[in-house]
Amino acid sequence: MNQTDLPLPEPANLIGNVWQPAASGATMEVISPIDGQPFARIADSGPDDVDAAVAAARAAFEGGDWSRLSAAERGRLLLRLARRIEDEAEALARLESRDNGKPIRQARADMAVTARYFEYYGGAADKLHGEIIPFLKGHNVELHREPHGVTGHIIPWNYPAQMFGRSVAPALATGNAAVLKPAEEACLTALRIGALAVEAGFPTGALNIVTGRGETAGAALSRHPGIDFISFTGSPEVGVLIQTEAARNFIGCTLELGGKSPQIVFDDADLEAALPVLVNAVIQNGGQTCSAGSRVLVQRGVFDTVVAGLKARFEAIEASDSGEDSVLGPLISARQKARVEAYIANAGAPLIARGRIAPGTPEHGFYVAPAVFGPCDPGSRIAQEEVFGPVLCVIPFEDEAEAIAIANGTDYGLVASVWTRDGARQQRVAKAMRCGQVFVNGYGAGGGVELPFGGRRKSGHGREKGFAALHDFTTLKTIVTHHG
Ligand code: TXE
Repeated sequence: MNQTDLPLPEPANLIGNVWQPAASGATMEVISPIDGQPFARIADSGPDDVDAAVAAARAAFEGGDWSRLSAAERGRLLLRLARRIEDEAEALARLESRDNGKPIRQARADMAVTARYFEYYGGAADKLHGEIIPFLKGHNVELHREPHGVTGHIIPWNYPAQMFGRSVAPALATGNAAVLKPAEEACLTALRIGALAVEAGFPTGALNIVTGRGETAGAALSRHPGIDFISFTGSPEVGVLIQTEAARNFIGCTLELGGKSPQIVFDDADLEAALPVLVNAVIQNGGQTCSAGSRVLVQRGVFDTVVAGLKARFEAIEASDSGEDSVLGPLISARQKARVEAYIANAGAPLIARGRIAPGTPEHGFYVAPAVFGPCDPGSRIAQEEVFGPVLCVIPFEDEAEAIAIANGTDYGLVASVWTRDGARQQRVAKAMRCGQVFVNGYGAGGGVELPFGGRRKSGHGREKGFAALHDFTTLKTIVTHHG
């Protein structure tokens, strides 16, 4: 197992730049998915801790040192944090791999992306500016972009460090003070990055982190009257609760809730280029990726060839203990493993291939051998529901119209890909996709800090990444000056 050089954090929250145990003193176990064994403890926080964190953020935003920084100074702090993450990237990657179970190579890639979020938004902090609007004579109209105030951030366990960067960096860049509730299953890198932020010089209360369970700490944050905006990434079921609480508080929210993203392969596609990408799009991070390409739609003329290619590739994949050569690690928890195995057992479609669990993997880890099914009925559960594991379903189609109908025929709408050499078809199909991001002859799950990302319908709303996130974390104010 990857050992980390970093000392494991104490079970404490970061509130007003001070590490504090939960007010109740409660802690909870952190289990490594690699061997199913506990190896650390975190604070099991409740409403009192959330109250304290929101109060610290409020003080920072209203009159604290944080509120006095210029945009350029905020940007410099974010850049400093980016450098610290880069300096510690290998140790952070090892901690992430142990905490979340992901292959070490994936964890290294995650740390590079995490640093990149702070770099990108650090650079952007002083480049977001207002506008002048032409209006009646004798009037000067200025449009100002202002931070919301105190922002709440609830993130999941699948990319703990990356999600921290994705959600929190644009909020801080625009001058909000943040309260983060990372996921109870994996949050040790988030705590470490919090410590690096304090070292980098973030003023008291700009960034606060409260760990604990969703139904206690998470719920307390989402319904707190002291927050002005909330950003959530997680399940649709909890997304509904977050939006309901936001409505009760009359505040805005962004929701990123996963997907059932299609990868559409036409007869004229470059299959040699496509096949490894089709597989990686659902195997990456064990399929525990909101933008996993979990449905492959294949035109009849190449269906048998694509199925044969997928079969050979899936049979060669081994789930292993996340070391140097591992491409597929364990899933996050016993619960997720049971859930994914249940989807596999009840797929209701022919099994094309199943990979295996490498001999010698720790007995109590949460490993699942990958599986590919097909032909699948587009309306079946395996083709409609987010499995969140290394499970792919293959669906045949006759023509472009049918491909579009199947691709758009789920409740989700996050990402899609189109594989064809026909330029006009690339454009037509990309425009017809009801989702937030489309890749043509490629698939970019997780990539592209610069690229606005988010969903429609059950995949959520709002946009993260790119400049779009800076817009979501600000509100507009129109100032009209009448000068006679
Ligand atoms: O998510 P939860 P879970 C999907 C994926 C997965 C399923 C369940 O299909 O199999 O959701 O995962 C916090 N009030 N995604 O159960 O519960 C929780 O503590 C406030 C897709 O792990 O939504 C954690 O911090 N907060 C997704 C965060 O919400 C609450 C990534 C996510 O946990 C809460 C994860 C409550 N009542 C799962 N209950 C993606 N979009 O990438 C929980 N939380």
